[in-house]
Amino acid sequence: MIARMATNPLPQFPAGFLWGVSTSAHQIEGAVDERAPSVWDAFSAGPGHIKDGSTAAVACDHFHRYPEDVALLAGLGVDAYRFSISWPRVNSPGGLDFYDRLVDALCAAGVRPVPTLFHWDLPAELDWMDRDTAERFAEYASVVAGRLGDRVKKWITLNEPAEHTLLGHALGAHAPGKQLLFDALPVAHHQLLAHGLAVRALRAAGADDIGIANSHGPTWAASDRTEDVEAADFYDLLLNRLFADPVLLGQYPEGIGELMPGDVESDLKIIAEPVDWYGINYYQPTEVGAPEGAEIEFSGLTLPAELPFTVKELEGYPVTDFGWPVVPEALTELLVGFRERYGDRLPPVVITENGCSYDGIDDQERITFLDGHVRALHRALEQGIDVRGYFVWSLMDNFEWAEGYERRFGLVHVDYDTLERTPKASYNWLRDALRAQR
Ligand code: IFM
Repeated sequence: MIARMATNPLPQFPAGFLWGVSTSAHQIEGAVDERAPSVWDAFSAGPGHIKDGSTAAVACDHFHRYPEDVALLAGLGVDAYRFSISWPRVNSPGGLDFYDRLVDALCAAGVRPVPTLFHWDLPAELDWMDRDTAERFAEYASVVAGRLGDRVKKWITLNEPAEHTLLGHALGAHAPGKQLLFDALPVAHHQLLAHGLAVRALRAAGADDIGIANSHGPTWAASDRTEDVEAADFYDLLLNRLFADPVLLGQYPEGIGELMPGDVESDLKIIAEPVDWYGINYYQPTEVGAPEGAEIEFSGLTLPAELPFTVKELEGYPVTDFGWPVVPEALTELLVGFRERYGDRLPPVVITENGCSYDGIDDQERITFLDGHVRALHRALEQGIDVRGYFVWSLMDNFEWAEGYERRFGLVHVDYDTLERTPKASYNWLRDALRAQR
């Protein structure tokens, strides 16, 4: 539990810095009967897959209540709203009309729409193990850009392909529930290829402000012992370099390219299609040690014993209700590390997600969390890192995947019985902090 604390004014960010909040389609829209099925619909119905037995059938009912949510965004005073477009909805008759209306409402409210084209809700008939899914994704990107590109200027291709690969295809904790372990690597490659093909498709439609939202966090070795350092390095490769190196350097980390399917060299040229900025979702650093030959319970997951590393609970830090350590300084470390690794291949950075789960409407812990992370971000700017924006996860409480509705990440509380929205203390804090930035 973090102590209640009044915060001092935040440091001033450069003019034009983009302040926003994020959500995703499957987590807030509901209205699942008004679209084609996604892999998450089938997965959620599986016994024990969602901890509280819930589904996203209604979620926040944003599909029907979006005017109220746009009013909340306007009241918050954010520059931009990052939401995701449901590919299955776009595949359904009239599905794009919803995003047309949402984008119009955002523009009318003076909030810049920043859609993500894929945030894990794959159409049920598709599979990222198939290369063809990447080609289909580029076609879908063209369709969306053709319809919304007159008003949408900033685009995100994929959200967190690392988690979608690891949780959905390697461990089976997320949809589509596959437990392929390292045989899931083609899923990573095909998503990266989809990203590159979509960048080309969006450019062909006239877009010139395109990024990806990859999740990253520093990996800390449990000790100086060679076994721990090597295990941490491998974990860092899987969660960080595997998804950043192909996009930013046009290559896979050593030893990985040969494990990927197809003509990897020529695919890498597509994957490295230049982006205009690089999105980072940051939540926490991870402490990693040598494997201990036993299953590991970590962050609500059971990690199999055969993994070549152990993920440890970080000690000595406050934790969120999810048990995630609160380490703002690791955000500065992450950004400085990115510049060291990628140098002038790193385009401007946008923090596309950062946030925490805490219960309660008087959420002083969330204020402390956000205050600390925004200051840590400012310290990165002071060290010369070109960061252009910061998006809080999330505008409102929502369906937190396998955790169901137990984890509340929102600035706005949602009563799941009545669907009433109530701004939390953190919403008021952010609104005031943003006013002070103008
Ligand atoms: O809710 C998720 C989001 O969908 C992706 N990034 C992390 C968030 C919190 O777990």
